[in-house]
Amino acid sequence: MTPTITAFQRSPDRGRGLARDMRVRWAFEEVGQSYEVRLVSLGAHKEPAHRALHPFGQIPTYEDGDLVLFESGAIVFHIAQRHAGLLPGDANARARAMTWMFAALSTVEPPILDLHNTKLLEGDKSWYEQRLPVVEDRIRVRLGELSARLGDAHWLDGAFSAGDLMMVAVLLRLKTSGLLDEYPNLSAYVARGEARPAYKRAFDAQLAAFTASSRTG
Ligand code: GTB
Repeated sequence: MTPTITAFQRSPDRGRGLARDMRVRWAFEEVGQSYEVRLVSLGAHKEPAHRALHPFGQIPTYEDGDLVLFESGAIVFHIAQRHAGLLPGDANARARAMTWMFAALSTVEPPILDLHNTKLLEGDKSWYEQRLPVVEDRIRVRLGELSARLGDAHWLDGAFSAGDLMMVAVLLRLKTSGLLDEYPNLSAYVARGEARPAYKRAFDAQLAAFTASSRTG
């Protein structure tokens, strides 16, 4: 059976590959598993039919037969476990790759989301000019630590893994902020991720969905 995921019909990121379906599409492409996408309109994601799949009314979701999953991390992990290509065979290396997945989602992504939300929701507030550098500095702390660990390596722990996929997906959101440019090895790391053929296929697919939805109005 071909798994089905959900994505927004007209993604708020306007096809820049920053919405959470992108990382799931990328995982599918890395392991060579075909998948279908059901596009959900903004608004329908909070309706009961979608909430039956996702209690928080978000995308992406994953359906394969009786199995329904939500949370991009859980979905990518499931894909990586089911198929060869994203997790090493050695048990300890596998555990370390999973550790990097969790680090991306629970240690690196939160301050990056904070920056997004600060700009989106607090841009017109009196405290914005004071708050912005504080939020940016919290990101710099994490980027500095990650940069030190990555050093000259191509990937975080040996061969490319689901840990790198998730870390690159999380860091991509910083591309337009200029923060990533302060850490040349991290910029190069993200560029290596984007250069992967599987990434490009996933990116093109989500962009095509956005372009088609914009044409139909
Ligand atoms: N922890 C969840 C996961 O990883 O799956 C988070 C899922 C999530 O936040 N999904 C978003 C959503 O459904 C879509 S990606 N939001 C609706 C809601 O919460 O009601 C959102 C997104 C939009 C724009 C950008 N961007 O422009 O950079 C990035 C991500």
